[in-house]
Amino acid sequence: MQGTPEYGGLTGFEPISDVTRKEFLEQGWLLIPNALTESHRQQLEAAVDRVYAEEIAAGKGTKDGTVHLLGFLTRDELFANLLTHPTTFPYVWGLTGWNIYTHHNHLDVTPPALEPEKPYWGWHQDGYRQNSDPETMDPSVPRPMFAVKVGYVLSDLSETGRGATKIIPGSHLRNSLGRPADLTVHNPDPPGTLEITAKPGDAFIFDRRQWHSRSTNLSDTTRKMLFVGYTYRWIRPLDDMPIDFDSQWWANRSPLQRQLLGAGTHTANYWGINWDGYIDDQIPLRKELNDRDLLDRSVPWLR
Ligand SMILES: O=C(O)CCC(=O)C(=O)O
Ligand SMILES: [Fe+2]
Repeated sequence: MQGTPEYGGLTGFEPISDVTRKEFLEQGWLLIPNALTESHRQQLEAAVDRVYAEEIAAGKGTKDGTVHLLGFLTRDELFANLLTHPTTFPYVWGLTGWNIYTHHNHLDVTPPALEPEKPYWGWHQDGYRQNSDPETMDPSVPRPMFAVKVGYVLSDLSETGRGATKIIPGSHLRNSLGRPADLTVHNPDPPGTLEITAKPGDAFIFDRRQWHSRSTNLSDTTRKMLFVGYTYRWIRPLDDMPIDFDSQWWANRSPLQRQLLGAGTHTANYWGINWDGYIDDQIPLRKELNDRDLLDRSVPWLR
């Protein structure tokens, strides 16, 4: 991959430090300040506004104009390039490894709420059955991470009350979260809750086990976010994101981006031909890391 001039020549292969990795492993999330330049953020926001108008025109908004669009990466060139965005990608491969793709990604536009919401309890871990099927019977054993999500903040979330994601740092290592007895009334957030305030152009990355909740946009500014989730190639996709393999959009994707969009027929091997039980060194992300001497036997997912 070429360095990106807009990002001072960064390639996305600048490794995160051991200190940063440790912080993520302990806290289950990291803020990535200034992940987007202002001009890039503006271009992404314009693309979001265009897609939002298309969704509203197709009747896909809620009555207060909220759009939650799954599998949005195919909708713009700029969206696809977020897969390997130079300021966030080092966190993605540094925290998950090379055998990954995007199973799940969403565009969110959340206008100011029309009226106070009915009481709801939004706290969850992502992954649905991943929280049950592979479980041990020992609640002190944290379940596996399996996936991370990068959230790009396009609007100003520097004040609370603007519909930002709420998390409980460190909670990814706990398999359960106490629920209030009565969910028909407004309940306080659990102890340790942090609302992720952030500036336009910031991003954050979180472990899918992190207990988190959406929140109500009580402000007068519309919240605009892009979320890109990454998981292992042996986990099936979550979103319906059909790809037109005859499109210019697909033609423009690098081998690495194609891996991250699910190309490759085998889940531990790229070409899937005559698999002999050894890892295929041509898996694009593995190849990139290997060529740059970034595989690291001390980190299991980078072996
Ligand atoms: O919209 C949000 O703030 C959180 C949505 C969510 O649960 C997620 O991205 O996994
Ligand atoms: Fe979630």
